[in-house]
Amino acid sequence: MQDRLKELQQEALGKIEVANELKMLNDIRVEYLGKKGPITEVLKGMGKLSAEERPLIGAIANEVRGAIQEKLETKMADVERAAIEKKLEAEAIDVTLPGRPVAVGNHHPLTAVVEKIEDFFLGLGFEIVEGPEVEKDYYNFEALNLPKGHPARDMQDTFYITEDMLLRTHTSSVQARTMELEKGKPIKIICPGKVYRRDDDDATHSHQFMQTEGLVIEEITDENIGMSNLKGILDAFAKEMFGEDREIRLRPSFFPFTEPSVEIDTSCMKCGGCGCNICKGTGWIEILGAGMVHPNVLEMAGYDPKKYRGYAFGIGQERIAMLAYGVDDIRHFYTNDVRFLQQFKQL
Ligand code: 2U9
Repeated sequence: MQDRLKELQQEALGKIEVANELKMLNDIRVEYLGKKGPITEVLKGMGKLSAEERPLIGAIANEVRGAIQEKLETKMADVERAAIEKKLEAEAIDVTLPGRPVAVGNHHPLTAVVEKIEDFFLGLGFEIVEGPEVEKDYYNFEALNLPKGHPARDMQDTFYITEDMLLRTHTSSVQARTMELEKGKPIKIICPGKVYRRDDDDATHSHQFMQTEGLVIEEITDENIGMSNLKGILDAFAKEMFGEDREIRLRPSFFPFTEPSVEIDTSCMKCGGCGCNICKGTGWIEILGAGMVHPNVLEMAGYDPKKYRGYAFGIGQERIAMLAYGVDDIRHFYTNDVRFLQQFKQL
């Protein structure tokens, strides 16, 4: 019986040794230690043993059972650990691999330009004022020396909503409103915003575009000298937007709301003034319009033109952006092709 027990132990330990799955180990446990297993069988026959033999065989049977049990447990733990290690290896993360890039957006070029324009004028003490895009005919035209039937209204074909309401054709309407509000007080503002004109869209025209207009109104004194102040500001503006080497020149022009009126050119940012395809060989590029506020405009808003003087300017943001970044079609700003937009990441 003793030999049989030792034999069973050898057999079981051998099977445990080669088993490599939990199920196999469990089957071995049932086979050897279960109720119907050979060890139990042996123990059942103990009744036939003598009183001296019984405790001896009992002790050996327990020893055998314990050895099998212990070996099973160690092997089970080994198998489990191996399974976990295998799983971890399969799921291993290489922390040294470079991460997947996260798509980061960037400012729209027109936003970058408006922010640059705003920063420049804020630095000179201007305030930013905004106003409605759906505007009264009065503020868009009448208050700006463009009475009904004035031929200059044809210059800006307008989206009318009713006879008296329209989509503003320029942000000058915001300046007209500000003058009415401030009546008699000095003003130093810029008005950025969207404007609308009934143009057919092409490479240089858009029915909706963006402007930043500026207006300064001050009491006439011996010190302030009007047009030269305007010239100084716009000279600094051209240098800020297009580089320190830029110069400006003023050409006489006409706007109903300013007198005298000028158009301002900057020396070509591509060729520096020698003449190229961008400046069409002239060395100069038009960047904005400006002038001294027309006395009629001052009067209509309640300013005495003998005591107050004003100068104003109008900047087309798309035009500035096109020149600054070499964009050849205004429609690129609105079609939102990411291949176009992503080129402005550095702004
Ligand atoms: C008030 C008085 C005067 C605003 C001005 C311009 C000249 C001008 C254009 C630039 C390109 C419009 O976007 S554009 O097509 N603007 O040339 N604008 S003076 O003058 C004002 C405005 C308000 C009360």
